[in-house]
Amino acid sequence: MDVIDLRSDTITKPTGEMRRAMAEAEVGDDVFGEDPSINRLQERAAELMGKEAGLLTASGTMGNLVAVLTHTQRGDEIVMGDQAHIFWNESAGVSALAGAQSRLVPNGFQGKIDPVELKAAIRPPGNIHFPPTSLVCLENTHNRCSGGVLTPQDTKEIADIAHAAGAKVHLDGARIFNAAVSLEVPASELAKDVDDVSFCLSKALSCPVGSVLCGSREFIDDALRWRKMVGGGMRQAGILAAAGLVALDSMVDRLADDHANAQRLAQGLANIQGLDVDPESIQTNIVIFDVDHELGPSANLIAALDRQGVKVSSPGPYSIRMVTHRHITGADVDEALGRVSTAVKELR
Ligand code: TLP
Repeated sequence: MDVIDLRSDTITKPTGEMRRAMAEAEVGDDVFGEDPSINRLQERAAELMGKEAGLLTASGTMGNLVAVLTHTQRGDEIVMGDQAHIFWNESAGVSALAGAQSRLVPNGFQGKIDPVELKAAIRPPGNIHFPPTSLVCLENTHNRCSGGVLTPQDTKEIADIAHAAGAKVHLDGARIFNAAVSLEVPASELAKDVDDVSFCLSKALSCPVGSVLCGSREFIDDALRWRKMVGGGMRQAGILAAAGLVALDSMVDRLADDHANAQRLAQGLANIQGLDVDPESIQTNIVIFDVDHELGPSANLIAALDRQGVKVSSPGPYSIRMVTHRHITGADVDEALGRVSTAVKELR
């Protein structure tokens, strides 16, 4: 039985074109700023994000951490959604390494943050009991909120409040191209009102490694030092950048296929008794659904799915996440749905 792997779009492998580009990439020592492939990737990324400069990082986690290190000082407070990847999945780097405290506000439908909640969370200045709020972090698409999308207007509303209070805004745009394709707007529109954005090459865009942090020239000049400190100066990493350039040219438009497959998946799941998902709320390639308590915790269904050759992940005790990506076809989705039905029946 072929395994259908829906754990994440991070499992996508580089294309033949990427491998050829990697083999032939012009390289140099990037710590001296001399890797032509990295320089080209950074320029192209910055252009796509509508920012002055870009910086290749080893991962999305490193991009987020470097942004936080650049914008904050020890003892500052960062406001972010209570479902933020930075809070849940980045090993508390912002606390342990940046020395900043995370202040959580609720992530609502599709990952949105209520402007009133944000205003209330920002610390007023001039009180020595309070940590200064120096940064607000957004996420687009929102991983733990079923790949929900923030529109340019959603982002502007939040950014305006943060900026009025003297805070910067970092966008974890790990999957910003999924948001751009879903909304049919250029990615730069989604990053227009934030101070910096980090996006991943290694997720649905199929690169083996890498993210790019983009912002003003001044921000990137500072970020370069922090990236060096956390071990991110990668020398002849132009072999990775070469794959990134291929990805930016050829892997963005096809994300619409992943979204269509996620929609097909969500519709099929909605027809399976015991599973709860609203297909209309699925905007990109991440489908998160709830499992009825009568089927037991989601761990039971995950084990049953594993026996059926379907791999998934679990964001919570009664929920399951499935992610569509380049290696999943419409036929795989139909096959997966059949296996999910069987697994659910097994639990009854
Ligand atoms: N997300 C991974 C896991 O860590 C959960 C996944 O499978 O989705 N921001 C967002 C919004 C992300 O979803 C991720 C990875 C990252 C940052 C971190 O990227 P990497 O894995 O490159 O450090």
